[in-house]
Amino acid sequence: MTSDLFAEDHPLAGSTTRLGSQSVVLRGFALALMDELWPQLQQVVAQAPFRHMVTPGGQTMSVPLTNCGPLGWTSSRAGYRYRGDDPDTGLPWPAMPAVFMRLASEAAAEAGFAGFAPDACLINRYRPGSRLTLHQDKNERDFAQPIVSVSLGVSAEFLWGGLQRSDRTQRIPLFHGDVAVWGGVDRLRHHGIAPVRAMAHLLTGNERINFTFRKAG
Ligand code: MD3
Ligand code: FE
Repeated sequence: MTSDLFAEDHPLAGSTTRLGSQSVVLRGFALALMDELWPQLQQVVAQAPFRHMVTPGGQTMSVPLTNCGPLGWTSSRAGYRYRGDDPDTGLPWPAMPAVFMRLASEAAAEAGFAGFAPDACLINRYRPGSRLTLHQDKNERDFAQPIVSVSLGVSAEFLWGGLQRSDRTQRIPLFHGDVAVWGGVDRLRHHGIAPVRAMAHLLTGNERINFTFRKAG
């Protein structure tokens, strides 16, 4: 991918931001595929709409989500779990579009995780004020597998903490088209998203969409 073509869309495109010894943000890495990613996302959401899940503690999550791929992350009063069907319909989650899979494996390889083959893609939707509090991702079977995340639309401040919840956090801006890869020693670090600002994006309106690709099973 050549950064020059997208210089107006994303001034950092083509650069890499290192967050930890085994985590990076590949700036603008998804821009070259955006014309395919966006319509494929619309097809996924038409089959499995965004919905607010309930936490085990009984709170409704502020960020609605959906999934594609063989496994999907779910939350309910019974706990967090990956499952092969949409709990609202009993139907399998939509298939993972080939362009999603290609993006995830190419980004992982670029970050040093060759052979990444995700079986789950969790899709989060943020509107103005939506946030994700500091947490760890621990519901996957093998923490040696990285997670790849793709940011679309309105930018956000990513909160990047440590292994202890009380460790200090850094704030890193994530822009439309950024792809981040988190693995190895960084895989269990706490992370979150600060409340998203009200602003307009040409592709998504006031929304930020995030995909996280995982090998969950
Ligand atoms: C660092 N999503 O779905 S992506 C999540 O933007 C989640 O929607 C956020 O955290 C979002 O669980 C952040 C960045 C991210 C995802 C997973 C990680 C960073 C991570 C796992 C380990 C370490
Ligand atoms: Fe997370």
